[in-house]
Amino acid sequence: MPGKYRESTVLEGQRAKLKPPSLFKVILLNDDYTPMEFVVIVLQRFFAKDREQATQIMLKVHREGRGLCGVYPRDIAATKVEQVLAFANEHQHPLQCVMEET
Ligand code: NFA
Repeated sequence: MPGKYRESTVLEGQRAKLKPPSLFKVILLNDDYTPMEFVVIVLQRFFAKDREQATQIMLKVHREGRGLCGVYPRDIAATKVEQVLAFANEHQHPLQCVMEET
């Protein structure tokens, strides 16, 4: 029947408790061995950067020690970190990637 579930007490009660999800920065760390080209590929493949954006981020990491790849909800950020570390390990590069709450 129409209107049966309108303004249900349970849904109204939970709506007020929902808070926006925490966001996490995914950050790449510099090292002396990972090739610059590999880092550019990582940024394109896992962070949807174009080649120009990827190159700028890679150079920032190279010069300053760390750089922001993107900001995501917890589970997505954790998956990005896992994917980068697995890809780097497969290619035997020591590239490190971490997440930090914003
Ligand atoms: N510092 C690395 C090199 O000179 C390049 C690099 C950039 C590594 C960004 C990791 C992150 N080959």
